[in-house]
Amino acid sequence: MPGGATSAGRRFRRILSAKRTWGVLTAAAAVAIGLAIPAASFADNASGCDFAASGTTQSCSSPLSGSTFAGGDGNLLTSPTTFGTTDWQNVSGLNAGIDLTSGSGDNAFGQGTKEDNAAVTVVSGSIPPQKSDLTRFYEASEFASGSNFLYLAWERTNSLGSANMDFEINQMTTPGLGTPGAHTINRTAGDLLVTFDFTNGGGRPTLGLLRWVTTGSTSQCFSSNSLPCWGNQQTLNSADSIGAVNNLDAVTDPIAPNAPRSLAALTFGETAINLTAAGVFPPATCEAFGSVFLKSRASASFGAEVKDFVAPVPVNISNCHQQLRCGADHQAHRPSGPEPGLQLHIDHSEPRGCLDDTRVHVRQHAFQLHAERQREHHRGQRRQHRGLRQCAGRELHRLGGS
Ligand SMILES: [Ca+2]
Ligand SMILES: [Ca+2]
Repeated sequence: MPGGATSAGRRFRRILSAKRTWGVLTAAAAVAIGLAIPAASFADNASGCDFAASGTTQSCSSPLSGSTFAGGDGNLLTSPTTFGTTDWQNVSGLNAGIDLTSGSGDNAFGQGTKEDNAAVTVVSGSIPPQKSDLTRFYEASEFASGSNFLYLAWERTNSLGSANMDFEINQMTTPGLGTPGAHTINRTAGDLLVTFDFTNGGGRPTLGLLRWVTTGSTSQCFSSNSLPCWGNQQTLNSADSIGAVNNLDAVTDPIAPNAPRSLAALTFGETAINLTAAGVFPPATCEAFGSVFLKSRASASFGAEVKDFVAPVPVNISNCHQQLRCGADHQAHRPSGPEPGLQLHIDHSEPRGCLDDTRVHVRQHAFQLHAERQREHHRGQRRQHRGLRQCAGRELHRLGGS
């Protein structure tokens, strides 16, 4: 193999580096739980590419323009940086959804649940062997080079030849969705569904984007013949998305808990999407998504049943920070913590009348406005929110919006 010596050397350095990174954590875990450390598998390709669109020819994608995230290399490790200098190992603002343990205690949607159903039944039990048994998902987002980027990954236990996964991205949360019983997914017009369809040997993953529609003509629906529904599917292209599955070999997941873990071939998939290029955020509006969860569809058909899922986790996907420059002082003393809804970014160029951000540090300096107005009992809070809304209105006007 050409360049074998170089590759071996790089791989060895990579092992050393990885072991240094994990050494402290794994040692601490071993002391804490008194178990032997499982042998880690460092099977990622030394090239940094673990994906082939067909056959065994490595065919990984470079990062999207304006992003450094390696969402098209089929692995989670940063080094080597051939396909991007950031990956799941070091991306900032990582959110992880961890499924219940596979087996009789796993949660899944009940027989017959389809994507368009907001009212769902969650059941407890093993996932059939021919269906994707999900274990985790990861999410991160960032605003860079004038665009909002969204990064998503899924993991499963079984090495099936195809993968049909949906990431549902809601503005509002659905508390308790993971527990057995009847639930209604709290969907709002404009919620997002990212579809990830892959057939081994059949090229790159096909990525789609649908939005939740609540009013207007049923012709907007992609599959259903009644509202509300998931609207017509937009197929993402190479200009606004990249994606990969680790179909060449096992790869290492360095993310806690139980890190590092070896993920067998065909059990990991990832994508990076430029939401701005995909037209998700209309101009001069402030939109924010606060919750993400992962589902597996029974087949490539959008109307197929959804089965296993990983319960929602809070996220912060928003374009508001590029729109608004309101200071944080309006809600500096909010006692109830972040909420999905209007989100504001602290502009450090603002006069220092604003609150010291270290006192109420929320991830990536974003502050989230209390979305449930009925919980605003105190006059002081109302005043803060009124000020924030007025500021937001001024900013939108300044930016040419409503
Ligand atoms: Ca990657
Ligand atoms: Ca589950």
